Amino acid sequence: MRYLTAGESHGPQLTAIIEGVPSNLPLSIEKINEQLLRRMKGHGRGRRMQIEKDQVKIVAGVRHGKTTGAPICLVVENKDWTHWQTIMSPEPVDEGEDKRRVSRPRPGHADLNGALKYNQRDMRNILERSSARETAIRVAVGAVARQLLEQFDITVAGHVLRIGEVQAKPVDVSLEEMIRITEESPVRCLDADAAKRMMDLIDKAKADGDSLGGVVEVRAEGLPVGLGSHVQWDRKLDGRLAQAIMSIQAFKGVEIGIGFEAAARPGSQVHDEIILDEQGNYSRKTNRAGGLEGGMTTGMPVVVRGVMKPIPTLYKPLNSIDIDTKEPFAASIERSDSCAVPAASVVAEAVVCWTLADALCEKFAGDSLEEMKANYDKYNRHVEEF
Ligand code: EPS
Repeated sequence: MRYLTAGESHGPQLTAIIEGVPSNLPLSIEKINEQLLRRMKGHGRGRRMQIEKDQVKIVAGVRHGKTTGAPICLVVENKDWTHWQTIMSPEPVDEGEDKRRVSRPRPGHADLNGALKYNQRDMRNILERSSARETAIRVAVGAVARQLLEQFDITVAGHVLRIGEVQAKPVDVSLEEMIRITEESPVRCLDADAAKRMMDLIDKAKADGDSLGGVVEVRAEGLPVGLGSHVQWDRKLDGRLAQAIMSIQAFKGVEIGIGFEAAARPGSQVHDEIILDEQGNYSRKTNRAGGLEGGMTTGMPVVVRGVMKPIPTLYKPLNSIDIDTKEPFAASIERSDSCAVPAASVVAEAVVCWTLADALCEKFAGDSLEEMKANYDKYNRHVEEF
């Protein structure tokens, strides 16, 4: 499977074209919209989220509730577009018109590098596309992938582990429980006490004109053994998951299983002993590897964490250089989120759903869902008998 997105933050819409989804997959628009709504929520979001009402339109590849095998085209409109029609017009506009030209690069954004690279004296041409608004359509794409995973009883859920200096206590819960608790939490955190402190910290950052980052974790259960491969660098599933997480705007790090902690432990406390479970199937005593060994799934839950830096759009100014005057100035903005970590955990789920669904399609390749399921059943019998 593959997909591309297009669209600017204040343009008319975000668009995705997905190719390679098997035919006959039941696809519910409501389920996509549920995911879009989850992404819009979260303590620390700014005023833009009061303008948007993200809803998907499926304009190709789905008929009477099922995929046809043709490319799927998804659209999410930007309601804010009504205020930006001239500023973002694809047609030339008159000299006198307000183009909201950006000549002052914001530290931490794509503005300056992109302007130099693409030879843009108006950095709006960079920031409109680098904006995390694009994650709305990626969540829609992830929601399609999630519906394919559901056909194979694979569940993906995420939660927030840290915001700024507040670290949640580890809580051992089932995925169902995780989903129930995080849906009720304004910061998508399992630890209620930490959640309260996270919200206080966000309120303080907002009052100070500052922003906060954090750590999110995504878990996936129900995966068959052997998705991904050890044989080539670009087929290793851990590498592909890392790329997917790192491609989310503002993400600066990724871990799988115990991750960076492995550096501090001896090997005997890192690797997972191989056992037979009650049904006589191969399993692991522990899951420190986060469900991945040799670039392949082990059948244990996949556990991936990502670090999001604080959003660089600050009310509190940072120093920069105006590209017209070459004079220093203090960068400041009018509107931003103070913390988007809870929303980012939904985006992280979406990109993990995509990567796992892509690996599932490779392993059980079939043009229709029925063909894929037949391949899956055959492989499962092989694994059971091995
Ligand atoms: C973003 C800046 C803000 C956020 C936006 C991401 O938008 P604006 O500049 O219009 O105030 O609200 O996020 C979204 C619109 C969204 O849907 O998540 C940025 O610069 O990345």
